Amino acid sequence: MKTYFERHGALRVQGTRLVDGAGQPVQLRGVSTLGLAWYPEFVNLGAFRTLRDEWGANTVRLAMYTCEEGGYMTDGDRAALEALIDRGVTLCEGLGMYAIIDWHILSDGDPNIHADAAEDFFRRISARVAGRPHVLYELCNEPNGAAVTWPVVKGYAERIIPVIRANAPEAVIICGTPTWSQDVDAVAAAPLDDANILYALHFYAATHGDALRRKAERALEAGTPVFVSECSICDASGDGVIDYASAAAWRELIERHGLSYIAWSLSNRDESAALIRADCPRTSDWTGDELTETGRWFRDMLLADREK
Ligand code: IDC
Repeated sequence: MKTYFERHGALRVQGTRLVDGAGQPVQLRGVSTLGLAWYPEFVNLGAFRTLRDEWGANTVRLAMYTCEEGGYMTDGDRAALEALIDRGVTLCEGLGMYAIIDWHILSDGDPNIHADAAEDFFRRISARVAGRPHVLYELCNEPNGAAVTWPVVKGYAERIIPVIRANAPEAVIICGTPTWSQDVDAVAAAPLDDANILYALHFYAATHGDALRRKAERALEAGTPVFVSECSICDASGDGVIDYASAAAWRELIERHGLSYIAWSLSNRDESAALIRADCPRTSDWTGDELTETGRWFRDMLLADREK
């Protein structure tokens, strides 16, 4: 059977949708690593193959924190982090999956704080992976803070996009949005001047309900392409109880609009969002029993979407 990448190849944005070269709508579906510095062992062939073959995933997001412990801008080993990204990109390529390179800002709420380093990072990484159309770029995970409005985020994106475009003129880019990538409805008034951009919408179902779903609907109605580049069904701390009713409503919205979605996170950390149970030492070939409730929920969703 052909891989999802073999079937669709290079992607682009058309209207609010991600489409392939023939203009056919595609839906990227997969999982995100937790911080690459924290769980590097999950970036392995068996893990990604299990996600592809047993879960139906077609995409892996490689999350590189900037300012948390072990981050690119703090005490992280930059060469080791970049090597992990290279490895993840190459594994995805071999498996016919898409890869998202995520500059994972979080406590550094304003992406402009480290824009010089981000420029340098994206310049080098896009040069290294140039010509590999399975790679997508995520400019800034979750801008946040009262002063970090859409124009502020947009200013940052306008610095980084040309740097990537110099090496990857056609690549698909995902841009974070204010309020931890929730304010997708702020974009339509002043979108980025680039054809191949989608805007990140992140949700944690036990925290984010109807109000955020309405924001998503408003953004789509206004013509803004939306990509759910991170989500889970617990609360926004990554822990706490799962809200299955809200999760079902999110799933319905995703399917109705054919949105791409990525589940947080590929790890066995002792928290609700982890997809693998904390007492499971395996880094691939997990049985159903070795998955958390969240893991099983996303595997079911991905498997149901697999043949699309
Ligand atoms: C969380 C991790 C947790 C880690 C924390 C660091 O799940 O293990 O200790 O980051 O601050 C996001 C962020 C994502 C968060 C996640 C859950 O993008 O980095 O991961 N979350 O809090 N946005 C909303 C929720």
